[in-house]
Amino acid sequence: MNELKVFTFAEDWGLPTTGPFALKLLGWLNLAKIPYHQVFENRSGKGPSGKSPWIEFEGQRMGDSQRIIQFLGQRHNIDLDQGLTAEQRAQSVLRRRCFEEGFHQVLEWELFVHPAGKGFIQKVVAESAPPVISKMVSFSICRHFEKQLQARGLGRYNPAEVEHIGRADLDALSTLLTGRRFLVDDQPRLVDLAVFGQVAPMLCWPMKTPVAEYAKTLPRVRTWVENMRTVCFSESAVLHSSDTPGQESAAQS
Ligand SMILES: N[C@@H](CCC(=O)N[C@@H](CS)C(=O)NCC(=O)O)C(=O)O
Repeated sequence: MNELKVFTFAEDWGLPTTGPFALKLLGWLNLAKIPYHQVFENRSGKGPSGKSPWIEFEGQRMGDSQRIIQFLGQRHNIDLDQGLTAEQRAQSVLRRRCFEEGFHQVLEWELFVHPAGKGFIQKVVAESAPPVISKMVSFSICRHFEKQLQARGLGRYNPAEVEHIGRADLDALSTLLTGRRFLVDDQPRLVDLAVFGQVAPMLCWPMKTPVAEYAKTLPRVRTWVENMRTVCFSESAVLHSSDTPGQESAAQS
């Protein structure tokens, strides 16, 4: 009853989950040394806010990585940003929101609109859905995200413009990492986790999509991702168990 369950998309690409916001949350739990039980669930629609990740704790279900981190942080009296100056905190908020709101759309565009990303979604769906409906399921997942991207704005740009936008964010990240191990301090803070969640999947996935391919050419971004993986996700950093119910289909609401 008191066990903290964390529902995330399944692991892949050498990462404990493919979900950007779930990566941030898992990294935070590992750094905060809070034990949890990771449950793979690829259907985000099952969560309380229709998005992944979410938690179950003491009979309560809660969605949204930021809300969950705030809730658990208060409960355990943990603030990973403790000691940062007001300016560092302000910089952190803006950088986090740039990547979670802006760059996240680029990631979704490469995964659900670019042919190479769509191919991956089709493969994941085919592994779990019955063959007769598999094509239809992956089509409707990609269509759902395409419509969302239209509504949010990025879907209205052409592919070259999307690539330009994604590269610009990565160039800014690479510049900010000049001469630094982490983004605002000499240890990972919440902003590192949030940005890592959005960038690491692209650095790690094998699909040849333009912005992901570009990310892989940036040495400072690669080194920072590796540092984050070592500090937040190496075996000694993880206090959790996992199981795999409900891997029936790829990400969908
Ligand atoms: N603000 C939320 C965002 C979560 C989110 O956008 N999750 C994506 C997966 S990375 C999702 O579940 N999308 C499904 C949908 O939009 O239908 C958080 O911080 O957890």
